[in-house]
Amino acid sequence: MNLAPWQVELDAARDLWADRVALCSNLAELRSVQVDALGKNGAVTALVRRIGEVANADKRAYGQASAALKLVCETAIADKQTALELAEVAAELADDTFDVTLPPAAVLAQKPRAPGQSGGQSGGQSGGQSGGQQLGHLHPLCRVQTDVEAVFTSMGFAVLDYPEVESEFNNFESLNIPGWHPARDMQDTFWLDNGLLLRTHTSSGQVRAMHTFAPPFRAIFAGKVFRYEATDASHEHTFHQLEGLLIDRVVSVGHLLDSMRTLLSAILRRDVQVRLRPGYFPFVEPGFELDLQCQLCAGAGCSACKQSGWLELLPCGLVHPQVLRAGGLDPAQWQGWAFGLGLSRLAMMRYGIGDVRHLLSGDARFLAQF
Ligand code: FA5
Repeated sequence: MNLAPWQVELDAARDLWADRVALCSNLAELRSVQVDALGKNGAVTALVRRIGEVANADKRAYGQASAALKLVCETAIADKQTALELAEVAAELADDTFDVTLPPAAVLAQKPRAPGQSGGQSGGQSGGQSGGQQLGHLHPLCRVQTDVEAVFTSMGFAVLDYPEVESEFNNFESLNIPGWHPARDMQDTFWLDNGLLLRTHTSSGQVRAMHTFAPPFRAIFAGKVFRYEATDASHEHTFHQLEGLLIDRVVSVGHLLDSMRTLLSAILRRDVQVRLRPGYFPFVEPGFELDLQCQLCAGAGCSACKQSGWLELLPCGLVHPQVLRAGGLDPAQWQGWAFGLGLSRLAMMRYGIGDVRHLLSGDARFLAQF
């Protein structure tokens, strides 16, 4: 059957535009093809308008065929657009430099604060605010803990994590503090109904570590501790400690004290005065109290140091043989040293915080200064 010339022309146009749409590799190219075909002066638009030039007998058939051509073009372009958009999203997701957590450009444009930089206790502005966007930052306790952990990991210590809810054995008995021992009064305890307790010190992790690792080993473990006691500028009922424990064939007080000095100079980044006194803890022998000259008053006396000029910060000593036994180690074979750093007080000294109770207050005006 012979086709009318206009029919041949419409069929050819359908094939041509189908090919041109199929060849588009991006949305800009497709948009250009759409204008060329269906725009005001587009080729398909022109074909549709040409109905006026067609013989009356063919007008109806031409109208239907040209409308079909237009519909085929529109459908092909819409389908192609969907496919290209999906491909663009897939390509973005496949690109691992695409960071969905990245804050908006306005926030990124702000100058970041250097870690450890403090705004002091008053007058600081909340960092990270722009166009309604707020940028978070680490809590000062977190920063100090991370820095202390970095110092000790560089000395080969493992970083461990132990529970806040503890057994009486781990918190007291294993540390040579039986129920009748007066040392229990030094750490008034929150007891739970089920006989467990909220750990009063991170030393509760000592025998846990001894039972977990084969000696020799060295480890630190930090976290919240809880004491049922009245609060003041340097005492909180909930505060943070960081415990260090080193077990080896032979250990020395010199190595212990040298490690404590390394720790303090790395964290406080200045020359500090310390004083060493004998200290009594049933789980170390000998035991020491390492006090830091108060950084808030430079030793002159203030409420944070109870007017003494010194702050108890870093008790330590050689692990008592009874504790080694409780941890399954033979004291004839193994020795150890341990310390229990007052992390909250170290944060106070580093950032010039005059009252430990600010730290866990959750007060945004306080936190915004760091
Ligand atoms: C202890 O908790 C021992 N477990 C430390 C230890 C570990 C000694 C290993 C020997 C060997 P003490 O109760 O002194 O010790 O607490 C340790 C440190 O925690 C103190 O020096 C002080 O810096 C800090 N600290 C104690 N009580 C509070 C409190 N209520 N608020 C804030 N910090 C405190």
